[in-house]
Amino acid sequence: MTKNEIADVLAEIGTLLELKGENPFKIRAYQSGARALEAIEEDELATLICEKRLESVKGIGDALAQKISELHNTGRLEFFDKLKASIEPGLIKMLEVPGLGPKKIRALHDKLGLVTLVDLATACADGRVAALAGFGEKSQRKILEGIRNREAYGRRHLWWDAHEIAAPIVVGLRALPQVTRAEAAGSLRRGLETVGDLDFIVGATDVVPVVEWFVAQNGVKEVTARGDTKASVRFEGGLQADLRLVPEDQFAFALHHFTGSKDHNVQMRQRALGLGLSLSEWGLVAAGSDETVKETTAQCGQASGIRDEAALFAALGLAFIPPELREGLGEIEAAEKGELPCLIEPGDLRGAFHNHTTASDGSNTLIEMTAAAEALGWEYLGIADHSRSSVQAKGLSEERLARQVAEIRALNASGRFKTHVFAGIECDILPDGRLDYDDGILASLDYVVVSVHSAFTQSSDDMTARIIRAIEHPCATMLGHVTGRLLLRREGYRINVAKITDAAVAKNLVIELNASPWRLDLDWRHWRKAAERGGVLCAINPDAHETAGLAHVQAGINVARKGWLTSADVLNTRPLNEVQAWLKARS
Ligand code: DGT
Ligand code: CA
Ligand code: CA
Ligand code: ZN
Repeated sequence: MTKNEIADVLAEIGTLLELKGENPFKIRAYQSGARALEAIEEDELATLICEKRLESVKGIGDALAQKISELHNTGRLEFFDKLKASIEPGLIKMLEVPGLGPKKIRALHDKLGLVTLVDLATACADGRVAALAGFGEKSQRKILEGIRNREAYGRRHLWWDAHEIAAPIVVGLRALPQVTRAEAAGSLRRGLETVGDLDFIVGATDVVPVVEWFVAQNGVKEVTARGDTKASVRFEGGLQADLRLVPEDQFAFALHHFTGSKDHNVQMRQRALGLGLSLSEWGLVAAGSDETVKETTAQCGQASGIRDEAALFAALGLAFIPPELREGLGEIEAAEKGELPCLIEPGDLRGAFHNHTTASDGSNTLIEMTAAAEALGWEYLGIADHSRSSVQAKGLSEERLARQVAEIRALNASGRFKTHVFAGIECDILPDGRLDYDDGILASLDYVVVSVHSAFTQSSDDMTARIIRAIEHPCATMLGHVTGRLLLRREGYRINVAKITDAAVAKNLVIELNASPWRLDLDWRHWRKAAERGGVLCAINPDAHETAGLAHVQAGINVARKGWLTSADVLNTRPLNEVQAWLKARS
């Protein structure tokens, strides 16, 4: 296990002990152990364990050192497994309800005898939760809403999680000797922020061995269907996947059909009909012919010589439409007129601005983050840790910020890394729209990301005015995660996005596309509108809290592409010297 994974386990142990009502000192030991671990570097941990010197680290006692070593060496911890098994699973699930922490869950369990989410929902509906000390009407309403959202959201999965399951399967399928081509289609291929199920399309010379391989994949919990040309499975975690096998000459049609979306498909079929053709998942034939039989259509598909999607679009007089644009929102008209945008590509990014380190709530150090950015080939990395009001995220005091800036300047001067580091901050927008430090301090930084992290329940007018006040601050450079949504967990705060983007354009302020897979904020539907209005400058930021998080920019690229953005719309596609000049001109 890596040090970050171990820290997560320790933090979870702390939460579970709290849920059990254990001694506060014991709980605190795990919490501070997790924090102590985050502050040391990966290699250092291995050395400390090897030399049995872990106990010498402040915040790590003998018992903890033994557990960390066990996790590090074996990837497991008997104590953790037993602890989890000793708690009602329903109480652990309650931790996922927004607003419910271990202490409150204990109270619900001890005073009302609740053990499942269903119990909890019923108790809320009866008003028993509101009557409990420390809860009240408002929190009861919030809990009930959280449970309902959880049910509605439970059927979908984050794009990133679905992608991590799908990607190795596509690689494995392509390596099978019977497989000519394989692709993950559906909403995953369209880069949608959440995915209902996976749809694999495979061109194959033989079916049985491919199906056998598919249903035997790691993580498959259940095989829900198995036929001649199809199989469906369900993975641990609930994600379903359909595998469809087609003859090679039908591949382009099946891939296009199962990529969707449904609206795009309907419009494509209408367009085909207008040209006297009938388009289906099997082929493209003359309309009105009775050849609806699969085999016959397949032959027509073959006769048409259409082997890939580009040829399919061309046969309908269209330029190739990238999957991300296939939402039935004007892409076919644009393809007809040759007016599709030249979309931004993953390789266009040269760095990113909004990232955290152990100085606030990140789990990797400045050095580790910079090394990771360098390994990605980035020309620059922006560090924007939390500001002082974000106490729960260990926001930086003025002194700690000054120290970090000095550290960054020294690192750049040392020439240790090829990647240049920018010294920024993710500065809280206070409830009244003021920023979290004095102007003098903000002006000493390379840039300032301004974000809302508190008072989420303000009215739309108040929240919009608050954000615009921050946008108009002379030191603000970028607006972070504009709506604050957490996909499948929390709706964004109420704001007037059009007013905010107009204010940003007027001030030449960058709007962040937060690429964290559970944020993807702003949403692509808003980027599309912003792109149409023109003038908005975007930055695709991973908001990474650990080295692995930098890779999340890929999810941000999906959103940018779905929003019809080109690389000219995105600041972090520019080379270092241009970004430096741009920041300087703004300050
Ligand atoms: P998801 O799985 O809910 O995230 O979304 P999709 O888009 O992956 O939808 P899914 O898995 O139900 O079906 C995959 C594609 O198959 C879909 O995007 C378009 C096509 N498709 C499915 N049902 C229909 C339909 O009734 N009519 C048409 N024209 N296409 C369909
Ligand atoms: Ca799907
Ligand atoms: Ca499906
Ligand atoms: Zn933030």
